[in-house]
Amino acid sequence: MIKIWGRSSSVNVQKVLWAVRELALPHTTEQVGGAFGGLDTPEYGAMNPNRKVPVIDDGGLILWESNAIVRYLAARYSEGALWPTDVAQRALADQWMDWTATEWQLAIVPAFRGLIRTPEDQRDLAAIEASTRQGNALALILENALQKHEYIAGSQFSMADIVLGCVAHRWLSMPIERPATPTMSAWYRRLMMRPATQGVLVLPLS
Ligand SMILES: N[C@@H](CCC(=O)N[C@@H](CS)C(=O)NCC(=O)O)C(=O)O
Repeated sequence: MIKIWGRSSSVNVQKVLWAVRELALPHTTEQVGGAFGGLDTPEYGAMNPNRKVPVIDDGGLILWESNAIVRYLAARYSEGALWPTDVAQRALADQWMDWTATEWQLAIVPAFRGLIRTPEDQRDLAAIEASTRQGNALALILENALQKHEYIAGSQFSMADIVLGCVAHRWLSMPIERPATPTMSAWYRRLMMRPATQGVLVLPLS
């Protein structure tokens, strides 16, 4: 039984929840972080010294960093499916996972926090606008990439689609002006039809 710590409104926790559901892995969840608190206890700090979510415990293996967790679950429980066995294919999945974490997800944080988690009269409009512009430019890179194959790392759904799909859910659901991304939107709709996303990628954003 895998235990997952993290509030389900966190995009990083959503990646892990989707992965365990996709693989039908027995799991329990504990809502911590944000308004739930619970990250400042000595016990939590011993599991994750960064005091962030998500964290998992799989048979005594304590792991943090959402993309590392998704990679671990895919490698351990889904070789040849979520975890591409072909090295080149896997490198492409890795590339998009890293791009998501270090580029797109990061770029849209100020817009997300400003528009979804900050009262209107306290918003930094310039930061929201800059973040939206940057997020939109990066979304066009994804739009272009998805025109080449059905899923981000090739013709097969992989761990990279989970990580990228969680961030796409945010970007496509935020109240912002967006460029047209018909291919990405079609890919996102395909992902949202997967039963494992139900109850994980929810609206409204919070
Ligand atoms: N790089 C880390 C980032 C983790 C992170 O920043 N988590 C946020 C939520 S998305 C967090 O724990 N914030 C503090 C809180 O929720 O109280 C990962 O991908 O797991």
